Amino acid sequence: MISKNTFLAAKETYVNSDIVIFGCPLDTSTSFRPGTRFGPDSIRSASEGLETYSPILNLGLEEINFCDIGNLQIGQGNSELAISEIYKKSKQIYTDKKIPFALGGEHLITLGLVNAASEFFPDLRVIHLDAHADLRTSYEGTNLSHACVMSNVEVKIGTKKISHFGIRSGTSSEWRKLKENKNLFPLDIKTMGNFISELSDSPIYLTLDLDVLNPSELCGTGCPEPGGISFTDLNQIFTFFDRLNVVGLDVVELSPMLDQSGLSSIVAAKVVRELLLTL
Ligand SMILES: [Mn+2]
Repeated sequence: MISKNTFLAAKETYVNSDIVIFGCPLDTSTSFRPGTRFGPDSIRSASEGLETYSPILNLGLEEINFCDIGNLQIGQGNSELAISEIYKKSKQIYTDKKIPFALGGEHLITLGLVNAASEFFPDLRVIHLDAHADLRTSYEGTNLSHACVMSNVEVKIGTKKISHFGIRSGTSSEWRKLKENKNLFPLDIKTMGNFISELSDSPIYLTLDLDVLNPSELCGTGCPEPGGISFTDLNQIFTFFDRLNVVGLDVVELSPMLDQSGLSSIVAAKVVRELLLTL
């Protein structure tokens, strides 16, 4: 049998799918330890070791219609071009009335997806799970950096539409900004439960940087940050997500070669499985 590297149990036809997985192997502005370009394929390979059924969500991947269309052909030399390609693909998926689910790649990919989502959903709100604020306005001479992605999203949809969870690292000016805007929340079950019940039917874009997890459970990422939530607690938080109207999402910053055990890719694949089941 010929094995095709797609996410576990992905259906093959785009036309019949409600959700479209695609890889965005961008690794251009990665500032500390590179390797996120290998993230999407590593998540797919690791997913083969998982069951399709989630006991926590009491649902299996066979029950949802999703496909995996592979990776976008993204070069590493031009972030602007890469974001534009991601935007075009996301726009096509929205035109076809489907939900884009991007696998990173570095966090900058979120910008291309949010640019498209905000055109189709003017009321779009963004939920940001991350160890880092990513609110710098410039980093290493450019604003097209993974360290600036959320400040770019702010420019696009407005600060008040973004809610940050789990952040435990940033510059003093990033922290000042978070305090002034009062849009940083602890990543725990109670806070998330309350937050979600206030959102009603708002269209949500969810961006999950895997470094939000404790590095003892996921060390395969470019800028691991001590502290952070356990996978078990994150999985409990996911049980609220089926109440959200998620219209697009991404899971970013896996850098598989930094974890020789391969465990980080398995954790990332399980995060993707659980999120798929909440859509
Ligand atoms: Mn991060």
